[in-house]
Amino acid sequence: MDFSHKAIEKKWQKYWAENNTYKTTESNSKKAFILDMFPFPSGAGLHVGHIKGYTASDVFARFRRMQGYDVLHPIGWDAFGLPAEQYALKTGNDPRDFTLKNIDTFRRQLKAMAFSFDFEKEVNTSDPNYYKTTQWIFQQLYKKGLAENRDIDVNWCQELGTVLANDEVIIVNGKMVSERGEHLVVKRKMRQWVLKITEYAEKLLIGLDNLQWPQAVKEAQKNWIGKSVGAEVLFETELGIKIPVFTTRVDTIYGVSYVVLAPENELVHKVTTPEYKEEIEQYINQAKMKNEIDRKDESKPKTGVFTGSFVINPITKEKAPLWIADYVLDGYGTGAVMAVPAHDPRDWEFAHKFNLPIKFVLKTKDESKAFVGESAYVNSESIMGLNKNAAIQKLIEILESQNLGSKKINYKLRDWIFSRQRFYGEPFPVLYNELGEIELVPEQELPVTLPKTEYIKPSGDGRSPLANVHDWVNVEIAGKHFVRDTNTMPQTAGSAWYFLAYLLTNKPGELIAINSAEAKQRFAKWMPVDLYIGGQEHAVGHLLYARFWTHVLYDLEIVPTPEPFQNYFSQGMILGPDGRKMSKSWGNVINPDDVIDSHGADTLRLYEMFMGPLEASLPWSYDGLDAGLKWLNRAYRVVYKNTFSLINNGNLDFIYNDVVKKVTQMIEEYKFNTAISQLMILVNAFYKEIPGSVYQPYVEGFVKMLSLFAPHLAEEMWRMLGQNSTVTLSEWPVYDETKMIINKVTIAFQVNGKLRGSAEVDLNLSSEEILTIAKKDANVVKFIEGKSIVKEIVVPNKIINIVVKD
Ligand code: ANZ
Repeated sequence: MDFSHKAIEKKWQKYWAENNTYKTTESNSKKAFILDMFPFPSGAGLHVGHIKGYTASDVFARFRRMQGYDVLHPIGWDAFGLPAEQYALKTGNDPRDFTLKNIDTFRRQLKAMAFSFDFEKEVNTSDPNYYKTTQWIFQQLYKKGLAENRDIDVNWCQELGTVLANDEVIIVNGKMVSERGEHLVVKRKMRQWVLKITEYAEKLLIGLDNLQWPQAVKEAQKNWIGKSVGAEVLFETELGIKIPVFTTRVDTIYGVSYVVLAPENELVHKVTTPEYKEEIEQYINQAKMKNEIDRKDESKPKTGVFTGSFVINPITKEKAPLWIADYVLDGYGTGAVMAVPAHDPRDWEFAHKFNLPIKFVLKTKDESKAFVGESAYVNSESIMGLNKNAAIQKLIEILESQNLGSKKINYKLRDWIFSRQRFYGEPFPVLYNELGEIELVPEQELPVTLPKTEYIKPSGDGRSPLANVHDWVNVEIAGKHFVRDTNTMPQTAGSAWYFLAYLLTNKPGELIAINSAEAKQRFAKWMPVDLYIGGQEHAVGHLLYARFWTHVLYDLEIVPTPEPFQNYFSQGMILGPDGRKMSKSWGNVINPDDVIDSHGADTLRLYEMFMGPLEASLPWSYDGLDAGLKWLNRAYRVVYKNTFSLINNGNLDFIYNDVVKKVTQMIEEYKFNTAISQLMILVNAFYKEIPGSVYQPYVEGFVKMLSLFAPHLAEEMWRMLGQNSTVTLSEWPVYDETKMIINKVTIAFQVNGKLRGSAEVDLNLSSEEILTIAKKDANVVKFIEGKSIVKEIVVPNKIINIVVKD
């Protein structure tokens, strides 16, 4: 007899909804905040990849609930953003209507998967009641001096008509393109809002230490922050213009043969002598065309131009020529370097090309290439005999005493470019008065809502479409005229604090103030997030922005912990059956609705958890899906029309307790595939028993464990066992260590080294006892009868070997 997923799924979903089974409880001392990366509600609906992460977090939420924790397991919608707007532009829809329609589809699909979300806590970043707080947080950042409107080099995407943050830009065939749609991106100077995440660089770096995150993700954040300890050193031109350089190797200062400025460095015009002016101008214009990636590319030939000026080395007092070259980047350090060709490969190449001197200051056997590393100093008067750290220390002291340098720490992290010239995002809660000065929109007037308008298309001239909505842009307050900011915030704004929004929500769309006393209590109870599951593609973008905002909110005494996500697990992808990433263009996308229809939600959940380790990216397999359904039916038949014993005959003691213990540990470690293997072992053991003899509490324990993966079927089986309240809120099975002591062993019987039989016997029998049993085994008898026994070898609890001769 097979179960019918169509018959049971709707029935139990209805039951759980009517009984509010997944409601967040607030009655226990232990809590678990289990968070998913909320989806962007695209027109395509839920993806099987979403389902992988959401099932994993759901398994864990169900586990903690059964262990008696208060569980908060919420979901919401990352609803603003480019894709919704682009779709709206293409189809002529209002992105808001389109988003709401998609949300309905997503919600239906999530419910069909029996994810145990508390839908009362649902949030939507594009809801004015939600973005009121996004705007409020922005105002706090502004008040703290962490939000600034300034002219900066930005990544400009003409096709999308907007600037993009660094993590929204990728390199394809050596070109910068937008992550969404792969449209060309170029550098351009524009007036933009930036958030000074760089001021939190050190805190964001140190904060990583105590997080239980995958090492690879921590590394990615570390590299993105890119801390570099060095020195800032002043080289002065003969006319007294100070050129600060940033170096991590001040100990090589005796080997400096020239100094280089980035072409964009503001000092270039001051130091260029009239006869080099034209050449320099030309070079600057060329450099503008190149992107940062090309400029950093070590394999590209070096280019540069002499400025006509010379600088004085602050230690050796020697004269060195001052150049500009595009291998020096403007946005990093001081946009100027002291070049040491003997010990830096880039400088080596440059010096060779332009015939500049090369002076070794570190001992090396091979002077045919730059020597990078540590060895004894040569030609370096004040640091001879010192090691690298001591040499650096000493030189910094000398430079400091002459006001010519100091220790300096630099970060690769750039400030977060925070404005987009798009329609579908949060408006900035600021006004400009007639002098162009910024004033915050009074708090009681938040939210500043997006106007209803038909002008949602980017103008292409760098201005947001909102600039065309004149009656929205122009504001009169007490007889004074103001204009609004027409940019909108990036999609990463709403997702930088949504986990906190769940705690502010009383019912969907109704949020309490983030700085209220009530909010403080709720944050104290629930933060930080105990488990966050999501894709690795957010390793530096979202995860870093969310950490930054939480650090700031912590400094504002709004939240109790600076780090929002204590545990983070990055799930692998589900690839198409062809092993490629699922994509419309490959035609290899699996639609979860179809699978739910054909195999059922439980099978889909079980299959995705059983595919392999959660972190692995693995291809979809229909065979695997079929096998999942087959096993669920096998599990179902354990219970279907069977009766169980209320007296324990002890036969399953070891295996049952062992499985409960292992499953408990494995779930704790997110090893869901091996936990399912354990359940399979237990089912096999049930089948080996005589019908009716299986101890009922062991079957109940099994059904409880099964409910994490296959909640509908487990609920059905639970009721068949005579239960009348939901398995979801039953207690997690406990195991009994005393029943797990092994007291039987299987001994192999060999005759002349060949296996001839075996038997399960009591542990620690004597050699005589075992030999007596072996010699009664019919097959062993066959091989020793009529022969003389030469030798009997006994390995206790394992094996015996009888050696015979004719
Ligand atoms: C002299 C020197 C000698 C250097 C040597 C290296 C080796 P990280 O570790 O990435 O921070 N540098 C500084 N500012 C730069 C810029 N704006 N564009 C390109 N290169 C820049 O790298 C710091 C090193 O990169 C600095 O130390 C500087 O070169 C270069 F044997 O100074 B070094």
